[in-house]
Amino acid sequence: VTCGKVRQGRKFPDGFVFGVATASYQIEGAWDEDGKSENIWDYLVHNNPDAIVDRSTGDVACDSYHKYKRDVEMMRELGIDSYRFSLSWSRILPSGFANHVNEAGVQFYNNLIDELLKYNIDPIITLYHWDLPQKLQELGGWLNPLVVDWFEDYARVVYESFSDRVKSFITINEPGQVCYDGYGTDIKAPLLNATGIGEYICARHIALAHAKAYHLYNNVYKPKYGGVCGYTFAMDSVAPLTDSEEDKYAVELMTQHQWAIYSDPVFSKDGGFPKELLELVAKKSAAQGFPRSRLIDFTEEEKAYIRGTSDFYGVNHYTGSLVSSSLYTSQYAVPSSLDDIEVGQMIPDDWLQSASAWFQKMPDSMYITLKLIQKRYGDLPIYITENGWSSYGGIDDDDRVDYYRSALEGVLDALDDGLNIKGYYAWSLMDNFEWLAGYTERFGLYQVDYDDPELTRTPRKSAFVYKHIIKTRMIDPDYEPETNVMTID
Ligand code: PNW
Repeated sequence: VTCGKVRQGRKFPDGFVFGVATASYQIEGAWDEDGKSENIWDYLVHNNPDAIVDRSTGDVACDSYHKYKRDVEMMRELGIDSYRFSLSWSRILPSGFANHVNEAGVQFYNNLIDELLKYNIDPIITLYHWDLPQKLQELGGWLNPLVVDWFEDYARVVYESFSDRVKSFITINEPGQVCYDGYGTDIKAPLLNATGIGEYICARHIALAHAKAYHLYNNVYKPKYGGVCGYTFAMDSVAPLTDSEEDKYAVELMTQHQWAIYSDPVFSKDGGFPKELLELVAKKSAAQGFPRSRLIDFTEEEKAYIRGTSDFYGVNHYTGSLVSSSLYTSQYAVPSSLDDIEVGQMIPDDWLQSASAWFQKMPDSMYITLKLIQKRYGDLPIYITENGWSSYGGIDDDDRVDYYRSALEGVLDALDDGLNIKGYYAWSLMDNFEWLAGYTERFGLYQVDYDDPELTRTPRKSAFVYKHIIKTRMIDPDYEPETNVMTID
C-alpha cells in the first residue's frame, strides 16, 4: 500500500457531485418542539445520561431546527452541489404511526428544502438515520416484524410530502449499525445488547423494510417525479493480516459479518444472506443447543422481493483493520456474531489515531473499500454518502485536511479504474452530537462553539481546502488558505 500518493493534474469528472452530510438527531435540537415526540436517542440521553461520555444530549445540539438558514449559508460558502440530511421520524409522525401527520414537522423540512433549492443545492434525504420513535421501540422496534409495514407507512408520508422537489432518497443509513450496534451490542440506542440474537433478527426485518420502501417509491413516485432511491452501508476496509488463504477467508467472513449480511440481499446475484455466514450461524446455534438457527433465512419469495431494490450503492467509509482467524480469542460473548465467525482484528501502530477510539487512518482505505464493492457486485453507480475525520476540536485541523486529501485521491484512483462513482459527501458540515461520544469528538468542516449561546459556526482550515477542491475540481497538495474569512463566491 502506498500512502499519501499524489498524482498532479487529475480532475474530478463533470457532473461529479460534491456535498456534505448530517443527520437529524445529531444537529436539529428542538427535541420536543412543535409536536415532536421522543425518539430512542431522546429516551436514552434523558433516562440513562451516564451512557453518554460527557453526559450531554441532543436536546439543542446545533439547533439547526432554528438555524437552518445559517447551515445553508455555510453550504453556499463551501460551494457544494448537494446536501444529504435525514428526517426525524418522530417529528413527522409523533405516534410513530401514520395515523397523524405533524404538519409543523413537515413544514420544517419544507422550509429547509426550499432554502436549498433557492440556491441550487440538491437535497438528498435519508429517511432513517437511527432516531426511531420511542413508542415503536417499546413495541420491539426493528425486532418486531411489523416494522416493515410501519417503515413503509412512514416512507409514504415522506414521499407524498417531498418527492415533488426532492429527487434522491436513501431509505436507511447503515443497517449494520442499526442492528449490530443497537440490538446486537450496546454501542448505540436502544443498547439492547442481545448478542448473537438481536442483530440477526434485525438484519432480516431491515432488509424487508428497505425493500418495501423502495418498491413503493419505484412503483408510485418514480413514474410521476423521476428520481432515485437507494441504500447506504458502513464499510470498513478489511484487509488480510498475511497472504495466507486462511486470512483471505477471514476477510470474507468479516465482510459478511460487517456489511454483506445487509447488502448481499439487495445487491448479490442470487440475493439472500451470505452462504458461509448462514452455515456458520446454523452450525454454532445447533452446537449451542438452540432448536433453530439464530439467523433465519429469507424465503425464496422474500429473496426475490429484496433483490435489486436500490438505484445506487451508498457507502459510508472511515476506517479499516487487518483481520485473521489467528487473532481470534475466546473473549467474545457466546453467542455473538464475532464468536460465530471466529475472526479477530488488529490495527498497526503506525496508523494515525483520530479522536474516536474506533478510528485510525488506514493507508489507501478509500480505494480498497471502493474496490471491494466492485469485486463483490460488479459495476454499479456508487455514492460515497459519508467520509470524514474526527478531532478534539480547533480550527487548524491539518490531520483532517490530510485525511480528506488522501481519501479523495483514493476516489480519483477508483475513477481511473473505471468505477462509476457519482458523488462524495463529507461528514460532516459541522461538529455535532456524536452519539455515545456526545460532543467530545468533532467531525465538522465548521467548528461549533457550544459554549456560545448562538452556537456560532466557524470554518476550519479543512473547510477552505474542501472549498478549493470543489472549485478547481482538483486536489492541490500544497494549497494553503490565504485567509480565515469565508465568502460566498
Ligand atoms: C457514521 N465503522 O457511523 C454515522 O453514519 C454518523 O452518524 C456518525 O456520526 C459518523 O459515522 C461518525 O461516527 C459509522 O465501522 C459507522 O468504522 C461505522 C463505522 C464508522 C462510522
